[in-house]
Amino acid sequence: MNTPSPPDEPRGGPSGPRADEPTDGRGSPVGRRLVLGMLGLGAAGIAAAPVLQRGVEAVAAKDPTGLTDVLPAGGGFRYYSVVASVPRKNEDTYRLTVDGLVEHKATYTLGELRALPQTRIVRDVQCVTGWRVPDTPFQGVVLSALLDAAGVRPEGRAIRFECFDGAYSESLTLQQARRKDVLVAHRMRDKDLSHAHGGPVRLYVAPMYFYKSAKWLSRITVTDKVIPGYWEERGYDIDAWVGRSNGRDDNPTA
Ligand SMILES: Nc1nc2c(c(=O)[nH]1)N[C@H]1C(S)=C(S)[C@@H](COP(=O)(O)O)O[C@H]1N2
Ligand SMILES: [Mo]
Repeated sequence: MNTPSPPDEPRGGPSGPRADEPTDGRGSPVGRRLVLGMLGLGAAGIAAAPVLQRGVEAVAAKDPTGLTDVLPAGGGFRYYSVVASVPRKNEDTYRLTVDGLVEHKATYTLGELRALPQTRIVRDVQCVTGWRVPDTPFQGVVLSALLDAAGVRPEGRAIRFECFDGAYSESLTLQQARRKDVLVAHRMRDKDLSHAHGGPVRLYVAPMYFYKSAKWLSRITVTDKVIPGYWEERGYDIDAWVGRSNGRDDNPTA
């Protein structure tokens, strides 16, 4: 095994896990100073900080950084969006495109995704900044089933994910994308995925930090190499295994 070294402190992003990380703090307001400390942000980082909101986009609009609204959201989750406002999509308007290096490009409606064989996974959600939500059920279609249906061409090596927020993106290698614990999810905690949590459809990459789980998923493109996603372009690890990336090595083998 390699021994990962901490990435350079990403400017404007939440820092990787650290020993003095606050625990959840669910239910109680988080002060601005604590928030800045939590995120490991210097003053220069504030403007570019991820927009963290309570799920009320109008509130965040008054404070573009969203930092005054970093409060634990329902059940220990925190709302993240890198843009201030995200359009809402429903049963009628939602579409998911699968394209790139495939034999058959495909477009799915929400109804079509619901009609495919379903997988339910119960694991801990783990954000790279330290907060965790234990035993969270996600349900949807295994990504590999959509890839098989499209027919990945031999030159396909990786997947790029795009979102209808118009800004966020993510990536996986083809091998990672074919894991059984990577879902195109439309349910969380046995309810339809809410808009705040990336509904109607988000990616769910169970073994990786939650930033890999792109919300508001709109496009899955097979590519010939990994194209770093939004946070990876800002210093986060592309291979974001929980406990084995972003400066963590919870089970050193050396
Ligand atoms: N489109 C989009 N997806 C995203 C993000 C984002 O800002 N935009 N943030 C990521 C991060 S850092 C986390 S921790 C989770 C937060 O998901 P939640 O808002 O459901 O808690 O979404 C991930 N997916
Ligand atoms: Mo995150």
